Amino acid sequence: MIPHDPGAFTQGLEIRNGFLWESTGIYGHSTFRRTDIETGEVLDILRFPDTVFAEGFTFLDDSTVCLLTWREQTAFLLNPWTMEIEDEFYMNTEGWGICYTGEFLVQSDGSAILRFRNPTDFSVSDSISVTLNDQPQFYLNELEYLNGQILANQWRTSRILFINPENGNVERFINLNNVIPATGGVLNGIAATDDGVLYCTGKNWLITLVINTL
Ligand SMILES: [Ca+2]
Repeated sequence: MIPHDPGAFTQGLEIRNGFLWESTGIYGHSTFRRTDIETGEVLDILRFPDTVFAEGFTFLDDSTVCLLTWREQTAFLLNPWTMEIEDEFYMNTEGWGICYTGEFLVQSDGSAILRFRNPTDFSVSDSISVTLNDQPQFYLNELEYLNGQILANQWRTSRILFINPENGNVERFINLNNVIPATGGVLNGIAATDDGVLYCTGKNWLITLVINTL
């Protein structure tokens, strides 16, 4: 495990270019951060206006991040090196979590639906309903794309679902119940390396867990 800023109301987490990147929410406190992957130290930070509640984010390429807002009907495109907002998309749903398959942006809105959006204009190309044993899985939140599967942390649970993007079936899940720290809020933040090491944190947690999923 590595240290995590307990002041961070985590919404999104991703590993890229040797850094651990994080977004945090709450009006007046929303940020996007570059942090040290070994120490958790915050190295750079973008503070959003008080009217923005930041949510999940994902990298489109090394210098482009797409970051959702909760109810502002806006997704920002920002440069993670200059920490400047360069463009924005309109969206007509709540924004919760997002990941990128290399072809589509996959977006959650707190329901059991995942939308597949075109990265060029954010238009919806397709959507799936996520089920486990034929039961819809609601409150899909932070997302991550790993080896052809969509990973989702399910709000107010300690579960991370491994979803087949073709049909929405949950093929397996891991339950972090026994390792979640006693202090802090819900699990909310999953980032994977290409070789299946998963970094997990939560709202105002003191630590980020490092778990091998394979
Ligand atoms: Ca993520």
